[in-house]
Amino acid sequence: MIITEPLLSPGSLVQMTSQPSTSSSLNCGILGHVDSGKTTLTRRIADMGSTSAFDAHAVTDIRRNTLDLGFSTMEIGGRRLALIDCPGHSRLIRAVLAASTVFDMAIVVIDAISGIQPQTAEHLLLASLFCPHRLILVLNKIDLAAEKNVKVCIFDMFITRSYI
Ligand SMILES: Nc1nc2c(ncn2[C@@H]2O[C@H](COP(=O)(O)OP(=O)(O)O)[C@@H](O)[C@H]2O)c(=O)[nH]1
Ligand SMILES: [Mg+2]
Repeated sequence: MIITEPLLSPGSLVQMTSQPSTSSSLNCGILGHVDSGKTTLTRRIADMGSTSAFDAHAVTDIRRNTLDLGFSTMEIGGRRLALIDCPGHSRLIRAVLAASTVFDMAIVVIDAISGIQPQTAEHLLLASLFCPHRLILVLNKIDLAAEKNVKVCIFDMFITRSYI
């Protein structure tokens, strides 16, 4: 097969991002740099996990990196959220991009120790394209971070939010 058109032309992006879903079920992407705590957060808030949820197929028990999209669900306010836990590794960005096209909303997890990292920025960009008005930023690992780092992160989050 020869593809002559770019898969995501500016026109198709506008089409995909024009209207959030009005159905009672929403797709929620869980995004952020590797190790920021996406899978931990997803595990905490999910009511039900699929067989691919929560790093079930990680290749090693030593460092349970998320290698693929993980699917689980939660009920809130009479709506069902499909939680799509995304891999935070730079090499897996294609999977995140593919998933992003069906996001109605996103949660971007930021590690308070490291601040905004490369994949945090990439994922924020995707969220700003696909669900700009339904984005939650979560500052994580504040139990480990110095107060100064937390303040810097909060400042960065305000700046980021004003760009989106
Ligand atoms: N202390 C602390 N550890 C956390 C927190 N959130 C996640 N972790 C730990 O950080 C590591 C990476 O978390 P994980 O959810 O796999 O990150 P992911 O790569 O973004 O999915 C794990 O060892 C978690 O137990 C937090 O809020 N505080
Ligand atoms: Mg993970």
